[in-house]
Amino acid sequence: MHKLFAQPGWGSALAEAQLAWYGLPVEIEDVGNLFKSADARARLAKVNPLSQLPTLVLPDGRIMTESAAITLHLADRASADRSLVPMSPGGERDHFLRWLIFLVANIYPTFTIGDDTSRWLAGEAPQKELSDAMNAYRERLWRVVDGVVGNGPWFLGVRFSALDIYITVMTRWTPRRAWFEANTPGLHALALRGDAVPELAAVWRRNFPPPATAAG
Ligand SMILES: N[C@@H](CCC(=O)N[C@@H](CS)C(=O)NCC(=O)O)C(=O)O
Repeated sequence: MHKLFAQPGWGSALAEAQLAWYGLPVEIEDVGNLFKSADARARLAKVNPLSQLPTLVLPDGRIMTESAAITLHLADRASADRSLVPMSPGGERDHFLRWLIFLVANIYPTFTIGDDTSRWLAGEAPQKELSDAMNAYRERLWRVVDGVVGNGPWFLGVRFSALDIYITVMTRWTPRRAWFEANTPGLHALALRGDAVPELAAVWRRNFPPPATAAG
């Protein structure tokens, strides 16, 4: 069985959703807030030197980190008709690889740098400046991605892929869905379709529970 180090709503949701899609049983250990809990970081550092999520322990005990590596690893073991990665060499796979790596190499680092700028700079003003710069750059990157999303229903057209899981999860993060709705309608529509995938409903509920409504 796989074991996933996780935290609801964090990058582990990328792996959790793919494991659910493939019907792979998984033990989930929520580690806590890595930016607030030294204990959470220390616990994760034993298996991932960067203390990052997702961190996946494979059934044979080996450790996989890096969400794109996890995505390709799981697809290698999936049946062709269920695969979240186009496996045949050609245009669809090339397009998939380009944008998968774009997401993890360009957009994901804006969170790594911007989530807690006190890791890199002293002083509130420089920290805020860096955070603002990361937010602005991220928005620019998302507009680039929006420019390549067609009419769907999915990133690759008719084929549902791991890119749709990334978009569905990452559009929950800053600048969040209202910004995507106003500025990148293609990505927003895709994310809403991703929210509605029945096989992923339980994962989305666990990671992005609807806000509690006031009683009475
Ligand atoms: N390149 C990594 C990035 C993972 C990442 O930055 N995860 C965030 C959570 S969403 C994290 O663990 N941040 C803690 C940190 O950077 O110290 C991947 O694609 O898996």
